[in-house]
Amino acid sequence: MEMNTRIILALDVTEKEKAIEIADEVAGYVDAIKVGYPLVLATGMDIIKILAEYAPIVADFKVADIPNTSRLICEQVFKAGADAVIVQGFTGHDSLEAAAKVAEVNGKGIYVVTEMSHPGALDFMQHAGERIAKMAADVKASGVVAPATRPERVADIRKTIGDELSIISPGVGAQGGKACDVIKAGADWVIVGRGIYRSDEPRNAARTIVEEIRSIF
Ligand code: OMP
Repeated sequence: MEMNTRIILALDVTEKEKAIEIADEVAGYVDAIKVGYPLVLATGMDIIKILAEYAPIVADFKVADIPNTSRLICEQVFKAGADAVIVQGFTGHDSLEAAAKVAEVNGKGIYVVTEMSHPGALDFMQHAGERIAKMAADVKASGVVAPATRPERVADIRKTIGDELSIISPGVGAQGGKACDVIKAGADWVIVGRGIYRSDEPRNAARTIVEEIRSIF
């Protein structure tokens, strides 16, 4: 994924036409489009290839299974045209390694969820965040997913993984996080969904965030 705007659009709409319309509108203002269960379950896996015309695709299936099943899932996701897949880290080293191996063979990437952005992540996930981040570095993941709602945790995770891995960070806008804060804390990209796709003018919404981020460099 090339770093330009530092935005990944989370395209969690459930209508094919709407998804294509927004992708077309924001192309050039986002570095990738994240496609997940809402859109794929509503429209089918073909949407990945269609949207790949506009930007690289990060498939958010939060893969969390035994190594063999994780491998099978990742193979299908890459076959469908995704450039990277998001996997959960709490499944442990063997599952993560299986996903990383499929990515390597296919010349693709995996992003490993460390600690999620919602309040419930404090119940269990936060305690494991650094260990998961270390594991992601160990299997040579492309990067980790860490919460824009807690920039201080992004800073901790950046310290843990060093500069080798990227940090992609959801929670900007609708969940209360601020793009500038989390980029300053060490994230490489922000993931933005509702703040862009629910806007009356998605392109302007994306452009505003790009300008905000550029103002800190
Ligand atoms: P908005 O809250 O609408 O900006 O969307 C955020 C997107 O990031 C959604 O697609 C979430 O599923 C995803 N996400 C989180 O919000 N928090 C996380 O901790 C992890 C993810 C993710 O893996 O992308």
